[in-house]
Amino acid sequence: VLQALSSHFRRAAAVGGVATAILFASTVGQAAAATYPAGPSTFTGSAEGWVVKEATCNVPLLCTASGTYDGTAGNPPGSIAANSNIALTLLSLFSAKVVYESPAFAVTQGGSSTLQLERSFTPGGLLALAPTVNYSVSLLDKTAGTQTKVITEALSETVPFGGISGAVSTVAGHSYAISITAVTSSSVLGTGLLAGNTSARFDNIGLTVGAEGETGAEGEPGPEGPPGAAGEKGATGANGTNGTNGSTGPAGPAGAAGADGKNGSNGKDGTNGSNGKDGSNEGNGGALTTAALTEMTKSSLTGTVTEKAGRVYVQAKCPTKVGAPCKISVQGLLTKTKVATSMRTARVGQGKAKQFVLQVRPAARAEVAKLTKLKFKVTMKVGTTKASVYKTLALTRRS
Ligand SMILES: [Ca+2]
Repeated sequence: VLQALSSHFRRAAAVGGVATAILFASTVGQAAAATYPAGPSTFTGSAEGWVVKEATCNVPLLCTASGTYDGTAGNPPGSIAANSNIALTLLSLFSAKVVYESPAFAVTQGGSSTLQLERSFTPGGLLALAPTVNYSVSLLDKTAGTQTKVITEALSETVPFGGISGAVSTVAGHSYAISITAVTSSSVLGTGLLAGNTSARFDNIGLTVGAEGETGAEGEPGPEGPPGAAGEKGATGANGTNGTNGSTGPAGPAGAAGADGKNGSNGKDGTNGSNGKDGSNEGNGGALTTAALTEMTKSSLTGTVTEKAGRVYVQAKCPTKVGAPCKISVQGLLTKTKVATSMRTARVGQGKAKQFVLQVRPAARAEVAKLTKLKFKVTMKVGTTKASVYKTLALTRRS
């Protein structure tokens, strides 16, 4: 049984990568979406034009910062790495900084956009110095001369490749580049007995414009629910009674049942009323109320919630009844005001479920490790209707 569970969680850990791959594939299929610099940078075989703009460390000679292409690590292999190499004789704290920049690219269409990548961290030989990498990913607007920080994260233990994303706005015609700044620093003084290397690696970096944005994805009219049933035909109007020597009676009104033709004075038979119009195609668009969505949100978390290696795996479902795709946000909480994990937001198809991988906050790790239940805040947005609920679920722990 343990072996079966173990393989299950290896699959679960790979979900981030799979989800990212599907995301890129689906956005390519939408005519309006494009991913830059030239599709996502997968680093298969080369650094794909990414350059190291800076590699510095605060301790000369004993600490070396470097940015290197790594053809073997990645998801799949091929990634760029920010490395810190420490000499045996270091007795102080160190802080090594590496800055990467992508090739410049012009976006043909602006609007809500998503910056995404996969990253990993390997403390390696410097584990005893408790190294932490603080990295940020920014979008540089070369045309406007501005930059926007989109993703920031701190990693302080071994983390395998996994996806992370952030929303940003772009302007059509502007030239952009993606910049990554990684600062690796120690929180424990060197003993003079340690030497080695620690690396933060990045893969599958891309800016997707025209899909999956804050508002862009919801604006797509295509996948909305099926049209409402056609309205019943209006009943055929009854024939007028025979008149004597009269003119033709007026036709019954359209829509509702045609009224009987009036008796013409001296008229011929009245004509039939026209058919009723089809029912309108309103579908189920306007029918969803906040109260109804709140009820459905209460049961949106499904399956077993598990915690493994500082991550919480929880599945959320977009109910079929809502009649449209959902935008779902999930965050683990210690209390209603004290967060336990990162928040993840994803678009989930109608009737579909998606696994959310939540990073446990370093400050909450000790407390989460003792819990048998975890509170979640779940926010579901469908069209313009939005609902949030708190839900507490049993927490299973895996190692
Ligand atoms: Ca790769």
